[in-house]
Order: sequence, then C-alpha cells, then structure tokens
Amino acid sequence: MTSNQRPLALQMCPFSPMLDKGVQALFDVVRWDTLAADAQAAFLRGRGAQVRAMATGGHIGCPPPLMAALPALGIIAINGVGVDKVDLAEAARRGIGVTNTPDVLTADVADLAIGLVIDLLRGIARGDLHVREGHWPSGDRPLAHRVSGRKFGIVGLGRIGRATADRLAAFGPVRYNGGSAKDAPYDFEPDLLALASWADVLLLTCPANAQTYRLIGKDVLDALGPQGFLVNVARGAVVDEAALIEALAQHRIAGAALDVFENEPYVPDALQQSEHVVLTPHVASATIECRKAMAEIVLGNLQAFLAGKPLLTPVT
Ligand code: 8YV
Repeated sequence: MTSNQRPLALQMCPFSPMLDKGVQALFDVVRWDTLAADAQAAFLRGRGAQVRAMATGGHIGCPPPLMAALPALGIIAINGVGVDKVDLAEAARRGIGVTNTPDVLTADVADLAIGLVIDLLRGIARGDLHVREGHWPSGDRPLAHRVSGRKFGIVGLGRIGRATADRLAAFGPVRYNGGSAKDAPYDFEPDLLALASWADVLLLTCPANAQTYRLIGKDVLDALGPQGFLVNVARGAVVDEAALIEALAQHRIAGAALDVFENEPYVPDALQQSEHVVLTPHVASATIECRKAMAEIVLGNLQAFLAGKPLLTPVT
C-alpha cells in the first residue's frame, strides 16, 4: 500500500518507538508538533479536510481550533487517561470518537505518587545530590521527616486515587475528598479545607475539569499548614501555581512534590530553586511496561475505528 492510499492521521506529540511504528503502519502520519506555524496553516489548507484520525497525549489533547479545522476527523485516540485537553461535548456533537487508556496506567501512577511522598519527606533526591556534588565530607544533610504514621488526604478517589490510597494505607491513615463517598475502606471528608487541615500530606489524583480548576489555592494551602506537604500527580491546572510558590516561599507549607505543571514542559524558576520541592517531568505513566500497554490500547482503538468496529475504550 503506498502512503497516499492510507488514511491520514495527525500525531500530536512524540510516542514510544512501538507506538510510532504502530500508528505509521495504519496511517499516513503527519507529526503536527514538528511543523512550524506556517507549515501547519499550509497543511490545513491543503490536506486538513482529509485527516481522519488524531493520535495524541493526555497532556496535549486536541486544541479546539484544530478540531474545528478537521472536518473529516473521526477519532481522537489519547495515549493517556486524562481527557481534559479535548472538548468532549464538541467531539460528541460532531460524532468524533474519543478514546483514552484507563486502568493500564493506574498502578504506575500510584507507584510514582508513593515515590514522591517518600522522596519529599525523606529527601532521597537531595541526598543523592549531596553525595554526587561532593558535599558529604563537609557535613551531613539536615534530618528529614518520618513517613510512617503520617495522615494522608487524597483529593479524587477514582481509579488512581484508590490505588494510591491502598498503597498509602501501609504507612498511615487515609481520608479522601471529591465527588461523593465511595465504596472504600477510607473516611470520606466532604470538606476539602477540613481534609487539608487534618492531613500531613495532601495528594492530588483528581481529573482536571471546571470543578477542579485551581482547586488548590491559598485557602487549601493554609489549611494544610506549615507542617503539611502537597503531592500532585493529577494536572497542573488543579493547583494555583502562583499561590503554591508564595506558600512555599513564606514557609506556609512544608514542601511539595510535583509531576505536573501549569505550563509543561516549563517549570517556574521559583519551583526549580526551592529546597522544599521535588520535581519530576510528568513521568507518572512513563514505564516501559505501562507505555507498552497504553500503546496497545491506542492501536486497538485506531484499528477498530478503521474497521468500523466499536471502539475499545471510548470516553463516555
Ligand atoms: C501521559 C497523562 O504522560 O494519562 C495521562 O493523562 O498525562 C500521562 O499518562 C501522557 O498522556 C503521555 O502521552
């Protein structure tokens, strides 16, 4: 089959080699993120009407003007669980299928959340730097904080929140907030400020949406207080980053561990320079095993779309 016989797809971001190859086997692929603005505009004028599919990341989604410029778009296959960067109502109105990769990344994201809690309180990354940068002979690191026995507040007890809670329960009591009480062996705290003032560590595992936009602002951070820690593996948009930076600078919270940011991949200098912050570059699902499982779902959805069969994991 020559490339011009294949349906046309836009790929919005880099993928693993396996997913790259899989998408290229099905479609004539245009890597949208590698085109300059003028090349994007020229592409849309020339071939925009032929694009049938989009393969994208959870953190990228489909920008609304691009969706509007692709009249034949039939599927947006997200390589991720988050659907916050896709206008689902508009996709439904136009009959565009939207798929994500639930379940297969739950354990990996929860594992990273636990890693961030331990690093934040025990200073693993800071200790590593202390050794590597040759500071150890001049003195020890300051004492860290015990993890075991801490109180953990979870914002959003969906699949990832529940898996995180189950792991944290080995360390200390867990309570949660978000939506309604779930069938779970943890106390539901309907008041976010009460949860933040109870918790030693507040973990964010909720989806980003209109209800959770900048949910964690000055009031919640002050309720968490000077001995409290924040961990975010959800989305940058859930936190008011300026309020967080101010709370850290004024020692109104003890520290934060962040895998996600408002303007990825750019991280404010104030966060990069703070001794009380642990940073990871949005890697919660970035294991070989997880990305392979995610890729299989993305490809399965794209194949189903091409075959006119029901999608494997439609977002309802
Ligand atoms: C990925 C994510 O980093 O699942 C999500 O929503 O944000 C992450 O798992 C991203 O989607 C990779 O493409």
